[in-house]
Amino acid sequence: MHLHKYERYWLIFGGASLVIFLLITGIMAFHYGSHPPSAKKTINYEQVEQIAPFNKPGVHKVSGKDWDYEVVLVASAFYYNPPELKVPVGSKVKFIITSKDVVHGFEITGTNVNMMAEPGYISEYTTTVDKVGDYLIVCSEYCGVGHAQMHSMLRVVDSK
Ligand SMILES: [Cu+2]
Repeated sequence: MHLHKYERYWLIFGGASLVIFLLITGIMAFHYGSHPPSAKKTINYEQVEQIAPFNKPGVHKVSGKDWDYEVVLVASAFYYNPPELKVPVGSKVKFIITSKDVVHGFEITGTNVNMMAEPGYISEYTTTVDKVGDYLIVCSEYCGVGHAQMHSMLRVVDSK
């Protein structure tokens, strides 16, 4: 079979790109343990309000852990509980979220925090809040008619 010179180059380029991308993905997943931040822990979504820590949604100061605060948040159609969160600037915060009904999103605008809140699963993400300000939390997964109204507010404040 005769291949035109440029066609051969293009096939080599395409094949090599595929190998490189698969290698990067493989190294990230297996060597660095990089996985989506959700779906590692499970929960009975029908009893979310009775199960710790979701029986006490809100901001909790913790000690003896690698982070300073735990933010526990329950998403359901079409609101977040709690509707407002306040954390001091510079603190390391672990967000722990789940959903009571359908898949919702949890995106803190202006940051790189964006998780799915899935019924039956607990999503967690730890980050340091290093800039004072009000950050709107929006639902980033279409969940129904009230989707656009679904929001919460993260207030990063100056006082310890
Ligand atoms: Cu939504």
